[in-house]
Parts: sequence; C-alpha cells; structure tokens
Amino acid sequence: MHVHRYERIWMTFGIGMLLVFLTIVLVAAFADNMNPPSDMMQIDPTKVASTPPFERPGLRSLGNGRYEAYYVARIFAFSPNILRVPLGSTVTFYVTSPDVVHGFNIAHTAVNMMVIPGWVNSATHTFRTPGTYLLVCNEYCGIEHQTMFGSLEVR
Ligand SMILES: [Cu+2]
Repeated sequence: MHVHRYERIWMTFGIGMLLVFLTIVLVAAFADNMNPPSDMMQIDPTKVASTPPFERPGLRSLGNGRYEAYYVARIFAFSPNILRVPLGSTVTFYVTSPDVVHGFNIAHTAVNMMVIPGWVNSATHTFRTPGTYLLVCNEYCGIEHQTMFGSLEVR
C-alpha cells in the first residue's frame, strides 16, 4: 500500500502528539500525584437521611476558628438553606446528594464542587470578607433547578 509522503508526515505528527499528551497525563497522575479534587468518601445514597453526620446537616465547630459544614443537596434545595459563619473562620464543606447530580458553588469563592449521589465531596474556604454569600446549584438537576439556592451569612 502506498501512503503519500505528506500523509505519512501528518500521521507521524498526530501519533506523536497523542504520545506526548499521554505522557503528560501519566506524569501528572503518578509522578506529580495529581488527582481529581475529591475526598472520594462513599456513602449509601438511599441512607443519607440516617447516616451521621448528614442526618443533622449544619455547622460543627472544631475550635480555633475552624469549622466543618455538612450539607445535603437534594431536588431542589440545600440543607441547611442558610448557614451563619463567623467572620474569619475556615470552613470545610462536606456535601452529598441522595438523588441526582447537583452542583455546590459559593459565589465569589473557590468552592465549586460537583455533588454526586453515593459520594461525599469537600472543599475548604476561609471567609475574610463579611456579607451574604450566594450558594447555587450549578449542575442542571431537574425542572426546578433554578430555584435551588441558599446563602451563607458571614458576620
Ligand atoms: Cu441541584
């Protein structure tokens, strides 16, 4: 079979690029230990309402200005809907879903997670600016997705 010279050059270039990209991904994954931003904690999505600490969503103090906030994202609301956070505190958010995939995005912060049934995702943020922060679901989750929001009051 005859392959045109330009075709051969182009195929060599294409295969070469694939090998370069594959090498970058493998080096990032294994040598640099880069992983998806998730704690990879599992939970039975049918038992979220009875699984501690998600059976009582809300803020827990760890002392020293550090907090943990447990959230349940369900169609079409967040529990808790309003969270009061002391100014200057560092909060680690743990979120799970009992039904479908949701988003968990606190506006004007880097907290932006996908909430997948069966998994607990987490992110940490230090609130240095007082105000009311909007919490939104940014993954389309159903007919009333646009009504799925909450707020954080930082005082
Ligand atoms: Cu949602």
